[in-house]
Amino acid sequence: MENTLEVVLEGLMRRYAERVPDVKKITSAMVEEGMISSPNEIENDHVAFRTMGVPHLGIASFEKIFLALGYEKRDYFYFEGKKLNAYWFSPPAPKYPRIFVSELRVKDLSEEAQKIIKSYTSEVKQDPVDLLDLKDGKAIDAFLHQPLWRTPDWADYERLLKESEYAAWVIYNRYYLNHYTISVHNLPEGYNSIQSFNDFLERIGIKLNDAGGKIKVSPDGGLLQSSTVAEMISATFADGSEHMISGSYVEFAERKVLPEFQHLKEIKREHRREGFETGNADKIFESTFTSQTNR
Ligand code: OOG
Ligand code: NI
Repeated sequence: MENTLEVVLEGLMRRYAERVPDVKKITSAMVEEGMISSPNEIENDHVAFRTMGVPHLGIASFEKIFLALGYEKRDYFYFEGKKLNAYWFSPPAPKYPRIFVSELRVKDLSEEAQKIIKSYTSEVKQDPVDLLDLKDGKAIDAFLHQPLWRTPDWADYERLLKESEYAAWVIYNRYYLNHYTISVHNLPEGYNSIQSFNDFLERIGIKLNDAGGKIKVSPDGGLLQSSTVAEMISATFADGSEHMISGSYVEFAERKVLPEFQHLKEIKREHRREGFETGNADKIFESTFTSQTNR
């Protein structure tokens, strides 16, 4: 099971790093600064996926993959304004990333937007995950990077973008990894807080998402997050036109030690603030929105 998971994570990270040049830029700079001696020392706090909440797809379908790989379903989150549901999943061992999966509440959109989305997603007649051998890491990797529906037309993408930037992102990008997340709290002094890490990022020319401020803080003060603005990718649409659209981004997280463990000498993952936070997530979603990418 863990070998399968490693194959899947490796495939996701490889393609993600190819799509998002900021990944290499940041990890190389971390090595140059002496924060780490090699990129594989980076602790991946979590990875995130987006889905369409329609029959045969959505969280109910997607989660089967990671439940089979030993993940456990945790808290539910609701984003009213963005019309999204989400859950996070805890990994089978602390060395693996948590997973954050969201889905568009398609039924909450206008009739017109629903019609556009369904014209694509109705090509999926059966839950595609049910056809997968969930012990086969290579098969899962191929599935996550294969189109589930036809390539969209630019007009449909643009129409969706007006109503839901999330919908437009998923109709083109599908299950491509939306982001991975660098844990900063175990880095050396001077880089181990979100504030100091953001300073480093801006020094090397990284543009940060400033929706609601560059640092998103949970009400309990234990979870601090920031993220880059999504990288633009050149996308070819079904009508033959080419446009620059939002791809994926990188996130950063600082999880503070919980008050009851502050006296401990050796701090492990379980001693830090767990989970996610609706208010933080709501703004992090905007890393792919034109309000950030056009800034
Ligand atoms: C996910 C945004 C939320 C977090 O860590 O709270 C998030 C997305 O953009 O799909 O990543
Ligand atoms: Ni995240």
